[in-house]
Amino acid sequence: MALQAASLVPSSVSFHKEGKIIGFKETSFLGISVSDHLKAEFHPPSLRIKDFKRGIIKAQTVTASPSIEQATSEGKKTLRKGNVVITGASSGLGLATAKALSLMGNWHVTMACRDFLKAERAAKRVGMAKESYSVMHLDLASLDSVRQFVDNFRRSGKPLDVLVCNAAVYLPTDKEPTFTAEGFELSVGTNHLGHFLLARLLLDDLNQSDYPSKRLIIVGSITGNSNTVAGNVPPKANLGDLRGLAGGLNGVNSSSMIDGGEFDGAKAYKDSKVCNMLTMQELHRRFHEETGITFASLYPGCIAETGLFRNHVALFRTLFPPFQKYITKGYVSEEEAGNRLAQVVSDPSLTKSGVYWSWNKNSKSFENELSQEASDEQKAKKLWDISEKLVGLA
Ligand code: LMG
Ligand code: NDP
Ligand code: PMR
Repeated sequence: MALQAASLVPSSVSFHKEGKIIGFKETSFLGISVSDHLKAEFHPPSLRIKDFKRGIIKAQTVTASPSIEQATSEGKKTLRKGNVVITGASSGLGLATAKALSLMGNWHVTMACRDFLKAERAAKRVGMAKESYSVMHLDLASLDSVRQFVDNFRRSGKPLDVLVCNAAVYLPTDKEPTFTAEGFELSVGTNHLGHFLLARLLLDDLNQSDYPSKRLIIVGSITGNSNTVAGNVPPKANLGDLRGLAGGLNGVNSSSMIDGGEFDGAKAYKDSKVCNMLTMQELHRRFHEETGITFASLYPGCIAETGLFRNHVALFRTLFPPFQKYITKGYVSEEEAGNRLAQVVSDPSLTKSGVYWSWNKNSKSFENELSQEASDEQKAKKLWDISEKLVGLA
């Protein structure tokens, strides 16, 4: 099933709709390994559930969570609404997912957004029922804001059943790095470190939920996976030995890039997606067995018209959607992508943990393979340890 656009790429490469390379003659051209399977076996975690008890992960403010079953007027018991937090729900994939879950009727969506008014207007614009959502302020580019969000969420008294780490920034045209409140390069600081702290703090809350299927989802991407054509478009993701991250990513004492190289906004974004996918797997290895929480990542398809490309050149924004629609055929609408992520949040059949989900041309989900780097256990562990230090957890 070679793609129509096969003529766009060297003749030695063929790929199907998800952009997965299925055959290539000159391995030296792309140097891609397609045989790196996601390793799902359990490995002894170094931070385990006992750490919750030791208080390494902060204790939650005690709130009464509503019983899992609520009596209806007829006396029948029904499952209570699920409570899901979605970061970056003010546009694109996050908003479409919030809308899809809101329409299902059995979810309450907390839209965790940096622009309160924008989120509120967006929810109204897409017709989300008033009682189906709340907006809470969260700026992932500030660790204080992340901690404040966690406090505010706990004060709301809602249990946490599903957390979706979706927000991201992409700064492909910046020539110089910009930084978060704590001085981390903005793309990795927001997309990875902000979410890393949020996920770590809220793990305890997820663990306390009595919901039957608790999930922590981190949105990944094909462009961080070098076992695909899309992941081989330069600049390619590469975390190297993480020396820049270990140095604090501040561009002063250390590089602003994870691998210690020169700043490149497009690469920083792709690196951050690799971090997202490694973090999901490390969470799975450390916490799945003991908490039962499902950890998952996904590539929702190429949603070529979202705000993610707001900083790209105008020519790109014009050409990218038709390129993805007619040539790669990787295009997916915001609505369809929202339905896919909503599936990972709520579908009773998608409870497997440690999985990177993708969808085929019939929009059927399947477990996809991650690139060698995006499934490297040693790197995941190292990333975890350095990230803990940077966000003040170690
Ligand atoms: C760069 O911009 C930034 O400069 C850089 O800083 C960095 O941020 C980088 O990746 C991040 O991006 C690149 C950007 C600007 O490139 C594009 O915009 C490419 C967009 C892809 C659009 C392809 C257009 C193809 C024509 C589409 C026509 C659509 C109509 C379909 C109708 C079909 C009807 C049936 O660059 C530009 O803006 C210049 C744009 C020129 C595009 C030329 C692309 C030719 C494509 C050739 C493919 C080559 C294949 C190589 C494959 C290698 C993969 C291993
Ligand atoms: P959008 O730009 O439409 O959405 C990104 C969201 O993140 C916005 O709501 C934005 O808020 C929010 N955000 C950005 N910075 C912060 C911050 N500091 N604090 C809190 N929220 C923030 O892009 P997409 O919907 O495309 O992206 C959503 C996810 O999908 C990302 O993780 C992206 O990597 C992933 N993805 C996207 C693909 C695509 O083709 N578009 C493909 C694969 C993955 P605001 O509205 O205020 O700007
Ligand atoms: Mg890519 C073959 C399939 C395919 C797919 C599914 C994507 C997805 N892209 C593919 C191929 C190509 N892209 C090819 C052959 C080219 C060269 C013309 C190409 C170019 C390209 C650029 C310049 N693509 C891009 C860019 C971006 O700036 C986007 C990016 O890297 O953002 C980080 C991007 C993307 N292509 C995708 C997807 C999903 C993106 C953006 C979103 C993301 O990864 O989160």
